[in-house]
Amino acid sequence: MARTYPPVSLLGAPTDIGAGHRGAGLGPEALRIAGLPEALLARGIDLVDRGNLDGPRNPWQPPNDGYRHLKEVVDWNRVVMEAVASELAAGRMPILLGGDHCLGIGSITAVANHCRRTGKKLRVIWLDAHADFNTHNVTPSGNIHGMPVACLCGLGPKELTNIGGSAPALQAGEIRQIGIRSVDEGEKRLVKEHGLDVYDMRYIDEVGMKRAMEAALDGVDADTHVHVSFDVDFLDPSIAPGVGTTVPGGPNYREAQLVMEMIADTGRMGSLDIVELNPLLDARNATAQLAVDLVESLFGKSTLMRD
Ligand code: B3U
Ligand code: MN
Ligand code: MN
Repeated sequence: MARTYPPVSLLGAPTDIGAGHRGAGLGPEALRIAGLPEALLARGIDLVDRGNLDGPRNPWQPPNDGYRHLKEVVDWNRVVMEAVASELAAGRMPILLGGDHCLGIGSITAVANHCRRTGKKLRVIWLDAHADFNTHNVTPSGNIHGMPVACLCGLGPKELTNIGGSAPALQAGEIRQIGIRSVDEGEKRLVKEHGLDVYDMRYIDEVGMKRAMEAALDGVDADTHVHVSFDVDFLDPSIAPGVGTTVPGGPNYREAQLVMEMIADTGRMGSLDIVELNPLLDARNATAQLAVDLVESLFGKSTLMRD
């Protein structure tokens, strides 16, 4: 049976405030130009593009006390959190077009609050080359896009950990990380201490993507809201060069498709972030086009033969 989806809202967040390279702020436009709205409309989805949110410009300053641009990151995340919350409250599925991954703090805090309010279980599927679990005292860069998971789990500056009310927004047990292959030394210790469920590339090499995703999605049921946080650097750089921090040895095209198809098969995706696309580093918008292709699979395209 063909699946029906709730109405979808696209929210652009054109900022690279949390990143170490400029350019991710151009991500929303690149995704639109690559045909994201048309691709979803063609799948019969009721879609509204809300345009771009507004936030502070990037002052491009060095880190201060272990954080680069903390104030601007807080401001952007407030804007994102409110926008995502109002879409969810209206019964719509928000797709956040980043922007860098620091925006996951606002987006997922809104989703977590929505789940608490509606009594849903939350499962965050974090697709990334990085664990994004740094704190100000272990970060090698001060870039807050390396810290959102830690902030969501209550580790970080109050302005971010308490952005949605009380910290933490998320329990470590609500998140599964897939594709991880670059974790900093101090970050590794924190990941272990907090018991994050990480399906890293070593695990995927050993057991295969199918089994990794079965484990990551285990327990997802009719009462679960699945949030997908798709950092485009999850993908192998040979197919996705348009990101600020490429890490070799990521999932190939088929593996990435399988990830999206298996998430689609749950029928429980309720919100999505697409982040870290950097059109300035891309080759003729190919990475944006690949992201669109994968999002189509997230909305059931490649599973047609199984309907
Ligand atoms: N872990 C490094 C690099 C990094 C994290 N996320 C991205 N890059 N995109 C850091 O700076 O925290
Ligand atoms: Mn990330
Ligand atoms: Mn990453």
